[in-house]
Amino acid sequence: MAANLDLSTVKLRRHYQDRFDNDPALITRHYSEVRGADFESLLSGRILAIRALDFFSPTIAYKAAEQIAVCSELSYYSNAAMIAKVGLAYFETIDGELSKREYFERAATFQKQVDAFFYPDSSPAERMRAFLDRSWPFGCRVLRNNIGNEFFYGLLRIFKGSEAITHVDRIEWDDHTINQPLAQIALNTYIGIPDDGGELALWNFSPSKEFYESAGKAYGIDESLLQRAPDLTIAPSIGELIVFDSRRLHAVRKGVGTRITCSCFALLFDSKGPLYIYS
Ligand SMILES: O=C(O)CCC(=O)C(=O)O
Repeated sequence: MAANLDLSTVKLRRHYQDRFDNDPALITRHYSEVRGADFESLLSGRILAIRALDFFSPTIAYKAAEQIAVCSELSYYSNAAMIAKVGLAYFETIDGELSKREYFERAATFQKQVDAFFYPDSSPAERMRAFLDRSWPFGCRVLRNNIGNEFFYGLLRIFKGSEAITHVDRIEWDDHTINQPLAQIALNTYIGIPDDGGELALWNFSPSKEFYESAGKAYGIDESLLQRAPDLTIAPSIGELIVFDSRRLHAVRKGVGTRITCSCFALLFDSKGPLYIYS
């Protein structure tokens, strides 16, 4: 029995090594083989991203994608009208578009709504939380505000031929009441992939607030001012999870067709403490 297991693991590893380049900035593994040391490499800036393959069943993803694409609960960001979503982003509370009170009042309803698309299986949001809890030695908790309300996590985002411009996500830049985290990572599970394009572009560059504001455009920056190509461009496959440092510049390229993700962030406040998940 043990011999069979070993053999299949070796086969899996070969399969993935054949499928993906061994880029030093990237760790690519079957999701069951991702470990705490990989997160340490990411959180300390030694690598740009972790690809966790076969994280989610493509069959469940296809079924959910069909429902999500026609769902009547879609809303749009005021500063990124081409990206539809189900759920709430805490980011939306910074300019008063959504009040913090409303965010916390609606969080549980949206949490259930995201789960419902995947019922009876566990949603990618739930899987991401459990995955962080298992993989990071100090576990994962849901972020809470100062009066104990849980944040929502697992925003569903629908890109129909649209892009996400080059930007960073840093909660402490958006909300000064939050303690400065040591690190912030973004997690995205890919539920729908466009026929062409829709790549995730990553730069090994974490801009200062001054640079970010001076190059500012909508919710990100004018990429032409960077004068630098991305250090890593990933074409995600359906069902995989990509985890990257959200304080470094990143973008989603335009695609042909529909791209659907389930996304969240995790914060680290103490190198020997838990990760805190939220969207
Ligand atoms: O959808 C992706 O691949 C990345 C989305 C993104 O920009 C983010 O999570 O901040």
